[in-house]
Amino acid sequence: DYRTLAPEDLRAYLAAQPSLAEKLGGSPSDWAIREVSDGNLNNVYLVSGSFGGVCCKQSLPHVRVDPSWRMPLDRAAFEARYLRCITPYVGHQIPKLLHYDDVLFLIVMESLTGYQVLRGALNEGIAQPGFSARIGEYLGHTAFHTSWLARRFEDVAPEMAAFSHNHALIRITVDLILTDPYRKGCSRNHWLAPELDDLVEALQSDKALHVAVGHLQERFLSAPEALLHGDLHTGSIMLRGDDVRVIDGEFALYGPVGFDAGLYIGNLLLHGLACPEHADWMRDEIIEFWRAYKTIYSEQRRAYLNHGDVQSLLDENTLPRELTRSFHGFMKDIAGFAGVEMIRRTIGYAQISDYDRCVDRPARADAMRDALQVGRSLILEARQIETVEGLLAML
Ligand code: SR1
Ligand code: MG
Repeated sequence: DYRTLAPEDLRAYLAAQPSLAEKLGGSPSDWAIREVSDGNLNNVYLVSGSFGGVCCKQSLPHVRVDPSWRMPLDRAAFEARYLRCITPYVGHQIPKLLHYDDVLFLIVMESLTGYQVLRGALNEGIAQPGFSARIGEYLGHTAFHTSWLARRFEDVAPEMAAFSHNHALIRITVDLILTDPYRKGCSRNHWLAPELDDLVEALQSDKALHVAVGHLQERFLSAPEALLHGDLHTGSIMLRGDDVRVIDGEFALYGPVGFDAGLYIGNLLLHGLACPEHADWMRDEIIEFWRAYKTIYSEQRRAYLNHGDVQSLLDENTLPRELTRSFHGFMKDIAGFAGVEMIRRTIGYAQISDYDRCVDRPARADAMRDALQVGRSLILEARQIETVEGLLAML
């Protein structure tokens, strides 16, 4: 019974849901419906009534920006599940889930009126500094609370199993981030030619790099440490002043904690290269992100030392060294995943608008070359990078 909802279908659908109709208020015929689809995959509408507004996101049976690329509909189910799983820990940092329809694969959630997508806000230079501390807190909470460190493994296992079925979007990540950019002749790649031809040829012939990317594939697919967002780039974050929200959790899966942080940091590094006047700011954001992440994660682990439900054998004396070991391990993954994100956003399928900030074509080519070289270094050196200073030294 699935059908793609046109605006008038959506109006009738919402009018038939008493709690949503009441939230919107007034007569359904007066509701304003505006399409704001922006990402690659789904239809998104904002609906506003006389009392309030909602955001409606529906899966399409194909990639939105390429109808020939067929795609199962179930990504909306994983996004709804992700929102439900993390609401107890970071409910104030995500849009509130109001309704999910598992026939139409439709999510209805709080409308983030007045918020702006972080990537656009960075490109326009209007983001308020300090947003990364909020993202560090978000990941500190989600990484800890969805892991077996905070919960009985019997409670974690069913969630891990459920998200392992997010095949279509895990496949996108494996292909677009962790494979395609390193394959010669892959039709989904494209780049600024001829300026980048030599570097792309070098990346696609570099056996040591391919081995290192293979290790990242292995980490991504075989280290289910915690529930990840799965696509935490600056287009998956919205802000209004210092209120920062994470959206678009459809790529959710259990995986290595450093994946989300690596994608996030990779996008900040890319922005700093594309927009050199923001480079110092982006370095500060990365440092603040990491400080906030470590603070929350350490606090939570300490609070759970004597928690009856978990299987910890640590105490106040042994915890600090274990935390240091964890952070060093996370940073190695972060470095590698930041590196692959920088490369795929420069030569892969889904590229970024940050490069449009470059003043002219030579500046764009320089920024892209820098991104490819920094990305390559991060991937190759990842196993030696244990601190945020070590990561930033790769610049
Ligand atoms: C076909 S989807 C391409 C990209 O868009 C999403 O936002 C993810 O980043 C994915 O890799
Ligand atoms: Mg998205």
